[in-house]
Amino acid sequence: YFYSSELTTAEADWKKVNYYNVYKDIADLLEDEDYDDGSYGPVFVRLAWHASGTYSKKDRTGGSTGGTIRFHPEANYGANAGLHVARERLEPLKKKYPHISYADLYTLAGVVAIQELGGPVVPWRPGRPDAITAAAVAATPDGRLPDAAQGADHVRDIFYRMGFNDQEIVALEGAHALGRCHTDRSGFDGPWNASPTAFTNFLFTELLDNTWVPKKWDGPFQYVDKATGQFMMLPADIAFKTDPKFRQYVEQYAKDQDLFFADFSKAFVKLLELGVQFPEDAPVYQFKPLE
Ligand code: HIF
Repeated sequence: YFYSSELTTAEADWKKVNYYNVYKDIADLLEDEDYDDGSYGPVFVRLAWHASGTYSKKDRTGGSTGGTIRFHPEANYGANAGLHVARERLEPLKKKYPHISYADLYTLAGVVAIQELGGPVVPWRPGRPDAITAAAVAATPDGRLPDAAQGADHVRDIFYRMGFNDQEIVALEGAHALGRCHTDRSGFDGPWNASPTAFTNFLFTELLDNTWVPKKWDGPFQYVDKATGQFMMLPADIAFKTDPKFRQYVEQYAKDQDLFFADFSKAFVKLLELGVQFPEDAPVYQFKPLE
């Protein structure tokens, strides 16, 4: 997807935005009975994470700064397939609030989605600058986001590069309670559990409680639950059950939803702030969920 010049405007001025109003307007965009399971929340979370998860602590490149995920080539990397759906849903808010940066809008959308779908409060700061054109920034290299076909070693390589430890990685993994895989995006198919629009610790409980068997189909190798065949796990998800170090945290979070919520919130804040140099006077918002 090549974006036209209308998506490359840079009039961002973080001080001129009322983020409470933006929060409310993003929340109003979540529900749509014609889309997926009735909510754009999960794909907003995926957009926020893919915008941020390109960070490398070695050379301090990548991350949400610049809003570079809206530009070719990053927008077209295989790992980002389908995220134009989320960006297009949010685009009217960039028109309504021209001073918000795309980088702030995309990360805030993930926060709103997590909170409004019943997850923890995720403190959020504004002030990420936007790159004006793709040429103005070094393109974020491809291959920095995880490959779902791989296992624990790969997951560690990817998240250690961002600066996360095992406990934080497992806490983040809980977000796969949300949403589903799409055959026309990643090639994989199905939701992880029966309530894909509720933020819960079900990723962990489902992982432990079900027997996961290879799905019999022509698509990429993935797992389904043996009992119903309705729910799925990626090979990378199964690694959280089979890897002993990951599994000890999976067991804790399956038993203790409050602990999971607290640890998830901290890890997700860290994710959305990777590589960002915030203005010194940028306040941290702790938005109250609307309902
Ligand atoms: Fe995902 N993830 N993710 N992910 N992800 C998909 C969908 C979502 C990985 C692969 C996939 C995280 C880590 C990893 C969400 C949020 C997070 C899909 C399906 C794949 C293949 C895309 C599609 O077909 O639409 C891998 C390999 C990860 C490393 C383990 C994070 C922790 C769980 C960081 C995270 O927050 C969300 C939400 C979705 C659902 C999107 C939707 O459109 O419903």
